[in-house]
Formats: sequence, structure tokens, C-alpha cells
Amino acid sequence: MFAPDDTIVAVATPAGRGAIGVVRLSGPRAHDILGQLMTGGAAAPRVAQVSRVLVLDAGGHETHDDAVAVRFETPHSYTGEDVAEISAHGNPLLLEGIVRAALRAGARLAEPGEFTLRAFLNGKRDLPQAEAVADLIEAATPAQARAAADQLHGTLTARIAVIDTALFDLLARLEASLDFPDEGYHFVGPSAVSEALRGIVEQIDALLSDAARGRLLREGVTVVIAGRPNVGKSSLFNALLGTDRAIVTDVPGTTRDLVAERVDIEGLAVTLVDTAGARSTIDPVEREGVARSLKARAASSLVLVVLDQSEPPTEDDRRVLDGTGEHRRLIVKNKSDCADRCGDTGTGARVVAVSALTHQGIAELRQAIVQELTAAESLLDTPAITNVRHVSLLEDARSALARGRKAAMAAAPEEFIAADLQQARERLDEIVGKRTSDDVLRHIFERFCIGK
Ligand SMILES: Nc1nc2c(ncn2[C@@H]2O[C@H](COP(=O)(O)OP(=O)(O)OP(=O)(O)O)[C@@H](O)[C@H]2O)c(=O)[nH]1
Ligand SMILES: [Mg+2]
Repeated sequence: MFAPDDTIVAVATPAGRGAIGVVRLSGPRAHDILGQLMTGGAAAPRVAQVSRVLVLDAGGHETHDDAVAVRFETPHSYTGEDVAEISAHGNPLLLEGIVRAALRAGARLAEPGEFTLRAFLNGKRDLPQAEAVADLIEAATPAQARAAADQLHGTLTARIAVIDTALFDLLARLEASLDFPDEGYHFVGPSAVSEALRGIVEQIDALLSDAARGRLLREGVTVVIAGRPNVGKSSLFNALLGTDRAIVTDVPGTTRDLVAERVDIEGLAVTLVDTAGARSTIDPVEREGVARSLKARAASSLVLVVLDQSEPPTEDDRRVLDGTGEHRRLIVKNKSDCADRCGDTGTGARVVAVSALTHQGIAELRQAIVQELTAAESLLDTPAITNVRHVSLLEDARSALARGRKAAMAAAPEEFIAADLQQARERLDEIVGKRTSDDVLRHIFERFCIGK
């Protein structure tokens, strides 16, 4: 993985068929190999060249396809190395054939993420930016894509840099005091150190509070629909999804198993789960369904407790309400197209009236779901930090600084405080990739797709 002297090759477009497929080469021999593959030879850098490209099939037969090639000269490329991109027809066999021809000409098959790894190793991107490439590719909602794009453009790096500069400045003054112990004065006194550290810790806290929202955005959440049979859980599930995914009938006990679908609710990636109606039953299949529904509830971030407002609450409704009291929940009074005979639930939880039939109130319910999950924070302000690796390093840096501040307040010797500050800086360096072990790098780039 860390052999940057090779020339690597991979198909850069997704597996499957498409109008165009791209084969990418990077490394010292990229242009030479391109010249061998394209019948027209290599054109000037950054100029699209139309000619025919060599395709080598598994049996060793050579054919040609029409293609467009562009080459980029080091360091002005994605990886910082010589790069060549060949756009051919988007057929997997054909693209494999081009890769095979490149391998025969001396290239090596790229590992997942190796192009971006090289971009990092060559200083084209710092580590958060490289990680953001994978996030951007995987983003499932516009908000996720926005957060990844911000990180790609260096928002996180910039905020870390501000913190690091403040630390560097403080450390320099502490070290000056250490270097000139006999001057009769300190370059910085304990209270000034403590005050400066307070400000720095505040900046880290601001980033960390962002992180909770960031994780929500990045990983998405599970929302479970619960309630007794026939209140309209499956109808609500379908209404939120916008398709008739779950079976709806007027027979109580229709849904037997969990039905889960991903849905974008106001920018939040939600896994919505429809469950079997909760009631005591002797039917073994239904019993299993009810047991699964309880498990799903326990594992979810939010429960939508559905009631049928056209009827007064029943024994089964009460049981669901009591059983979800400890959980984050919204009460959904469904069938608002009928007269309200349900009354107040007396739970103190937020109640939203909807009709899964007419879709009345569904928009409000979507908003209520997001508000409940984000504690009213807007997901539209994209968080600067979304990645668990960054969060845990930032937390480490914070505790080192808190320790340093305590030492300063106790007027401890400068070298102790300096050691804590130094440690915090090291953690920040790990975030941006100034010092990161090979193992960590391998782990980060493993989750990339091949060709990226
Ligand atoms: N009037 C009215 N009827 C509804 C509404 N939502 C659902 N229904 C009806 O209520 C019945 C039950 O709907 P389902 O969605 O299957 O209910 P469920 O809670 O999933 O039921 P189980 O799967 O058996 O637990 C169906 O006949 C629906 O057409 C609504 O908003 N208004
Ligand atoms: Mg159902």
C-alpha cells in the first residue's frame, strides 16, 4: 500500500454499465503507459485527446475502443503524480480489458483509496480532506454531502489551525521562560496561561458540541413506529416514505415482521422501521413479531407512538404508552380525518395529529421528528466535525489542556504545563495527518472504493 514508486491503475467509475467508464493511472510511468495504450500516442497535458485505446481480453486477444484521454503532469493532478484518465464506453468487460492492457504495460492494480492516499502523501490534501472524499462519495443526504464538501474544502483544518496557532504561541512563551530562568521574571505568568487555556478549551468545546450533531448527520438514526394493531402504523410508514412499501389492511395484526426503509427526513438520513402491532396474542408468528418490535424500539433513537384518534385509548394503547415512557418519543394521533375521540394522553410528550390517509399533518410530523432528534438545532448549519476519529483526538487534546490549566492554576513549574500543551498539539497534528501511523492510515483508506 505504501509503495508510491509504482504506477497504479483502476477503473474509477462504479461497477456496472453506463454511458462512459473511466480508467485512471497514476505514477511515474502513467504517461508512458498511456502512450502505449492510445493508438494516437500521448497528447499535451490537460488536452482531451480522441483516439483508439487498446483493449486486452482475458484470452489475450487485442481489440480497440474509441476513447478520450487526458493526462495531468506532476504536481498538477489529483494525486500530485503524473496521472492519465481514459474515458471509454461504460462496459465492465471493456474497462477491465483496458486495465489488463495497462497491467501488461507495467502498471499495478490500485488498492482501495490508493489514489487519494497518494494525494495525501504528496501533500495535495491533508488527512481530513482525504477522509472527506470518502464521506462525499458515501453521502446519502444533501446535508451529509454539504458537510463532507465543507471538510473537503478545509473548514475543519482551518479551525484546528486556529487552535494550534494559539497553543504554539503559548508554548513559545512558556519555553522562553524555561530558557531564561534567571531573568527574574516570567515571559508568561500562571494566571495568563490559565486564561489563555480557558479560551482554547472553549474553542475545542464549540467544535465538540458540533460533533454530536455531526455524528447524527453522518451516521443517521433509526426511528421506530410503534402502537397497537390497526392504528395505522403501516399507513404512516408508507406516508413518510412516499410509497406503498408496507401492506395495509383493516385486519388487526397485518404486519408481522419488521419492515425497514431508508428515508431522507429534512436532510437527516433516517432508517424508518414499521413494526407488528403490540398486543398479547397466542399466535406464534404474531408473538415473534411483537417481540421483534420491542427489540427494535429499544435500539432506536426515537419512537413514534401511534394512536387511533377515532377511538378512545384502549388497554393495548396504554401498555404501549407505559412501555415507551423512558424512551425519546413523539405521540402521533393518526386518523385526524376522523373526529377526535382519543383525548389527551396525559404523558407530557409532544403530540402531532396526522392523517396517514389524507397526508394531513405529515409535513409537521417530519419537522417534529427532526426537532426531537436534534434538540431543535438546525441541520442546515453544517457541522465542521463529523468523524469519530477526529472527535476522539479532539477529546484527548481537550483533556491534556484541562490538565495543563489545572497545573497553571496551581502555579506548577512551566515544564509540566508545557508537556501538556505539547501533548495536545500532537493530538491536533494527528487529526490533520501531520503525524499519523501507517496502521491508522491503512484503516482510514481501507473504507474507500477502488479507483478513488
Ligand atoms: N380514516 C383513516 N383510516 C386510516 C388512516 N390510516 C390508516 N387507516 C386505516 O386503518 C387500517 C389499518 O391500517 P394499517 O396501516 O394496516 O395499521 P397498522 O397499525 O399497521 O396495523 P397492524 O399492522 O395490524 O398492526 C386500514 O384500514 C387503513 O386504511 C387514517 O389516517 N385515516
Ligand atoms: Mg401494519
